Amino acid sequence: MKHHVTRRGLVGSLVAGAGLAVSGCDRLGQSESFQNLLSGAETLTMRAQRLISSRDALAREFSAAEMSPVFRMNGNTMPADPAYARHAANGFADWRLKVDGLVQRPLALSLGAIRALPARTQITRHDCVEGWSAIGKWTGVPLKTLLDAAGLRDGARYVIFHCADDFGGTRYYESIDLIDAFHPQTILAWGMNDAPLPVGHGAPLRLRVERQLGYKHAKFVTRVEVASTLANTGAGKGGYWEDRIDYEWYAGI
Ligand SMILES: Nc1nc2c(c(=O)[nH]1)N[C@H]1C(S)=C(S)[C@@H](COP(=O)(O)O)O[C@H]1N2
Ligand SMILES: [Mo]
Repeated sequence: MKHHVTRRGLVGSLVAGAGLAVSGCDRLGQSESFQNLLSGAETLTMRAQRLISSRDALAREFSAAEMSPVFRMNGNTMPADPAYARHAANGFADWRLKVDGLVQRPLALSLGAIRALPARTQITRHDCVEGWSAIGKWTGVPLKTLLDAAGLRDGARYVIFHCADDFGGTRYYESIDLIDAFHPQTILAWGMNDAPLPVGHGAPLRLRVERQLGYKHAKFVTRVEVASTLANTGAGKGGYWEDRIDYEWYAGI
């Protein structure tokens, strides 16, 4: 259907661009030059569509047999914040995830409430920019579910993930655009390899944004902020490492 609509749109503009009057569709459909125009448009559309839709494509998913026996922990493995340690010690029972910023209904959700929402499980490969990869199984709530529940407000363009950990007092954070935010494989994971998400891997919630490199997958997420700009967070480049050492903000793989 999408293909059909796009083709009609493109044919329409090509016809208009060529200065042809689209009066009798039947007559046009029979003309040989129109058929040529149509097949040319079709090829063009396929190419254009591939370009446009590549951001929506799914990351490869693997079988259970392909899961890595060891999945390395990287970056911070235990936030220094004493409040985090208290939450971890009591199983995150009083912990809340905030969803706020440019939303109609700010949310504060317990881990129990988040785990009660419909979950998605996916076995994917994590690629770290430092040169290692691992295949793991992730279970969590699609970010789309939370964003739909909160309702985006006008001007919403980015989703910023605020984390509980820091490097030398500077908090870790990351951000993505709305294409990735609503991607079906973008989840806030609370489970890993059929067990609760371990602290070292970002408990109680960590982002999985499967079309991008490892550093985008914010661990220890405490707040999901919807924003119109990245300029007002950290040094304004959209993430801890982007601010520090010029890692790409869009780290597509
Ligand atoms: N909050 C937070 N998120 C983070 C990091 C971090 O140090 N702090 N490190 C990033 C990097 S570079 C990678 S490769 C992955 C590592 O995730 P893992 O520990 O589950 O392997 O988390 C990413 N997310
Ligand atoms: Mo990484």
